[in-house]
Amino acid sequence: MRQQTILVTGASAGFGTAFARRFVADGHRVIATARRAERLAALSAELGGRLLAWPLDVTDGPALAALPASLPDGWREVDVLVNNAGLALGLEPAWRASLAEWEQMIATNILGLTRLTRALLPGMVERNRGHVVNISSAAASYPYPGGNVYGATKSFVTQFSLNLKADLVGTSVRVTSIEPGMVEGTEFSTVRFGGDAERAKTVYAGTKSLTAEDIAETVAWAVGLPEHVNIDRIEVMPTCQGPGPFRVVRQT
Ligand code: NDP
Ligand code: 8X3
Repeated sequence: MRQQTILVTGASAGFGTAFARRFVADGHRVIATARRAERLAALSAELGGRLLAWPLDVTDGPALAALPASLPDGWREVDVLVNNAGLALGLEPAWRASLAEWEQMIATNILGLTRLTRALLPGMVERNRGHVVNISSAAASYPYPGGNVYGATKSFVTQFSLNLKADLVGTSVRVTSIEPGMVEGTEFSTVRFGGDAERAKTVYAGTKSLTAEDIAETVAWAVGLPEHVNIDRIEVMPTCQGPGPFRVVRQT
């Protein structure tokens, strides 16, 4: 397969670090972005010259708009954009949830992803080559108590992906929405619970959840398929997780 230049957001932890490791192992070059520069520097030391550490906050609109032109020579033609940076904050019912946390999820999961896609897509269309991989969630399709705005942001990601594909038919640019269920071993639940690692552990207790490497395998497969094959969306769940019946609260 041709060596590709792949920009990964949220590469300082969890899925993003696993994607960077996998893509470099597969012979590609990775632009690794996130807010924590020291994590990216460590990844660069681990993976060598095929990884470019590029600190970036996806809620910084002007930085996203300037990104394509500000990348170093030889790194500007991004073949694959993996929109992975994202977060859930809190698990409170909507009437008690923090509005500031809702706004941060919207700014990161929706606005950041949308702006970065808008910044990099023209180059892909002009070159008639590219792939946008959006990390959505099973929460896009299956509501759960306390998921409220997080689930809604991921529904946006899935629908945005499907609508992008509608625009891109007739070009060789591909779009894929990845929709995982529970994935353990990342910082996701610790972030959701405000740094409470003990509470985060309870989410995965007694399960064999997915791992970041499972998601990297899925993404590497979708990206590595021949150019005429577009995987529109993939829902990937741990074997131990699945939908339940509707809840019915009965009058007593
Ligand atoms: P982690 O918390 O481990 O990683 C999240 C990454 O996003 C970090 O690298 C973080 O880097 C980055 N990030 C957060 N905010 C920003 C920002 N403003 N600008 C730039 N980067 C940011 O979570 P996961 O790896 O588990 O999750 C990755 C994606 O997968 C998310 O979109 C999540 O919603 C989704 N997902 C996760 C599932 C799970 O069960 N774990 C299941 C389904 C989907 P930094 O703090 O350094 O900026
Ligand atoms: C993360 C999966 O079910 O914890 O997107 O919301 S879930």
